[in-house]
Amino acid sequence: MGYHNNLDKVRNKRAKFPYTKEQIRNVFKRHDKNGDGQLSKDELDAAFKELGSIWPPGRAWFAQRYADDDGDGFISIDKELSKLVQYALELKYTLK
Ligand SMILES: [Ca+2]
Ligand SMILES: [Ca+2]
Repeated sequence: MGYHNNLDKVRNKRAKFPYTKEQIRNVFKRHDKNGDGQLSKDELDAAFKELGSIWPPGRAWFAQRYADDDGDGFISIDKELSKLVQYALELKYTLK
């Protein structure tokens, strides 16, 4: 009994290990699939799916509204990514 409880504790700890800022940044960068230096709505959608969002399209929409400073519909990896990373960081996604 005690042994099994301990196993669960270890598992829960691991399940709740949060993404770091750097890891989130890398997830977003990796999802610039066409390599144009911008994250489109679809690319954001896929990134949030990987981060574990239960509703990636909605999350991508909110994230875009939050981080898209110049309003062109894309997140510039040069200029707007840090705001996007901050947004995702506050959602406290965890590694699986
Ligand atoms: Ca892109
Ligand atoms: Ca933009």
